[in-house]
This record gives sequence, structure tokens and C-alpha cells, in this order.
Amino acid sequence: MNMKPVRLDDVAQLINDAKHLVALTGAGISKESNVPTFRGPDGLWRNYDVTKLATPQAFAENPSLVWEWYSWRQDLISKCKPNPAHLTLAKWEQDGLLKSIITQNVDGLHRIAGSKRVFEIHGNIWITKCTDCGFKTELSEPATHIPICPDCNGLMRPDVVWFGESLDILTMRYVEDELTTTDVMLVIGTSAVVQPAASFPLIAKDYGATVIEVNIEPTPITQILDYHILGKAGEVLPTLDTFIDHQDPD
Ligand code: BV8
Repeated sequence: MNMKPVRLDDVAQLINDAKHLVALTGAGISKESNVPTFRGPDGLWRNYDVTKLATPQAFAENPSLVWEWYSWRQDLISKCKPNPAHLTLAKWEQDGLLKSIITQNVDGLHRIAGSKRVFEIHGNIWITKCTDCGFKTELSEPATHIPICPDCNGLMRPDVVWFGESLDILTMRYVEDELTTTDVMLVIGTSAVVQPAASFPLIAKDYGATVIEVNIEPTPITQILDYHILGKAGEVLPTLDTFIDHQDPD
């Protein structure tokens, strides 16, 4: 672990020369877009009990309470825009530098920023899924009531991964490929607490990748990673970009 103050131009050189750069992002990358994080002083879990809102049991017990919370978050997120961190990652993908984003976020801001190869491993807050027949549809505005399936009249739920639920198997296959192929991984704005995402940087390291963390504070995996850049994603990423003159070799 390189705990001495890290030189951004050194890290930028690693990024610039990467053959398969991948980014893992968490709620911290959207903080400067005013999307609340989950943990930390003003985190969502400070005021809400995760077991009453983000589990299948909670939905079975009180679907309207769960939908009230998700509709409130949809309304909040609908007013948020990508920040310079999202936009820099989208630029690096367009430049042929960044190969994929693995995001834990459900806010959809990476796609709105223009990123194409985005694996939303915890789902997307705008997509709803029928609890009976599995029919999926995308909301264009915050839900005002519990959506009912147009096909079978079943209750629809947010198409996100709740605690105790497995991640989508196909998505995980693609993610596995990324983790075992990447030579440089950026880990941006995650508390590295929730599994299996928290283990992704360690898997990448096991397969020989150099892993660079960008966070406003150390996390449980900081010690194991190669570089830790202390700072806000919305400031660090555009600054790194100023050192990068990536020319796409192909
Ligand atoms: C699973 C989606 C297999 C919906 C979320 C007991 C029973 C069952 C399961 C478990 C169990 N014990 C452990 C588990 C596994 C469990 C887990 O990991 N629990 C933890 C809490 C211990 N995981 C699961 O259940 C997963 N599924 O394991 O399936 C299985 C199946 C059955 C039974 C057993 C196992 C599913 C996990 C997905 C849960 N869904 N949300 C929604 O969003 O509503 S989790 C939620 O937390 C978010 O999705 C988010 O992705 C995730 C992690 O949060 P972060 O993104 O890291 O955000 P956080 O606020 O925590 O941190 C923000 C960071 O940003 C901080 O570090 C901060 O310093 C930094 N920051 C702030 N500002 C900035 C910044 N950084 C840079 N710049 C800034 N400006």
C-alpha cells in the first residue's frame, strides 16, 4: 500500500498506459450531484432502517412504505445531474481509455453522462419489475402509487438488488470477465462494506491489477490497494484528466 502522498501525474500515467482500465463506483461518485450516500454523516441509512426498506421481506410486509421511499429517492434523483467525475469517465470511454464501469449506484447518472458499457450490478431505480410475472418497464417520472403490472395485474417493485438478494447472474459473468482482465482498476466513492462488490478490487488485485482508490476517507480495503487518492471524485477525476494525453493505439 502506497500511503505516501500520491502524485497525481504518476497515477495519471498508470491510467494513460492502461490496457484495460475499469472503474468500480459507489454512492460517493454521485455525492457532488447531490444524490445522498448511504453511510456517513448525512447518509440515507442514518435516517432509514435498511431492513425495513431494502429487503424483499420489507416489500412483502409493506409495499407502499417501500414504494414511498423509492418514489422519494426517484424524485430527488430526477433533479440530479452528472458531475465532472461521471463526465470524465464518459470521456475516457469515448477516448478508448476506459473499458467499463461497474457501478453499485442505481441512479443511472453514468448513462446520462454518456457512458455506454456500464454494469449496474444493483439495478436501476427507474426500472420496475412485476413480482409475479417478471415483466419489466421503465418509469419516466417518480411513482405516485404502487405500479401494477399491465400484463398480469401483479404488484411491481423497484428493479434493484435488495439485501439478501443475489445479483443478476449474467451481469456477474460480464463483471467477472472485467475483474480478471483489467490491469488498472479505479475504485471511486465506495465504503467497500457491501458484498460482493467490496471484494471486486481484491479479485482484480489477485489477477495482477493495480488498484487506485479515490475517496474522501480511507476504507476497509485502503490498506490492501496500491494507491489511495484522498479527495472528492468530482475534483480528482477532472484533475487526473489534465495529465492524460491518451492516444488510442488502435
Ligand atoms: C448477496 C440497492 C448473495 C438498492 C443495495 C446476511 C444475510 C443476507 C446477506 C448478507 C448477510 N450478511 C452479509 C450479507 C451480504 C450483504 C451485505 O454485503 N451486507 C453488508 C451490509 C454486510 N449483501 C447482499 O445481500 C447482496 N447480495 O450477497 O447475495 C446472498 C443471497 C442470499 C443470502 C446471502 C447472500 C446484495 C447487496 C446489495 C444491496 N443493495 N442497494 C438501493 O440502492 O436502494 S446496497 C447499498 O449500499 C447501495 O446499493 C450501495 O451500492 C451499497 C454500498 O454503498 P456505497 O455505494 O459504498 O455507498 P456508501 O454510502 O456506503 O459509501 C459512500 C462512500 O463514498 C464512502 O466511502 C464515502 O467516504 C465516499 N464519498 C462520499 N463523498 C465522496 C466520496 N468519495 C469520493 N468523492 C466524494 N465526493
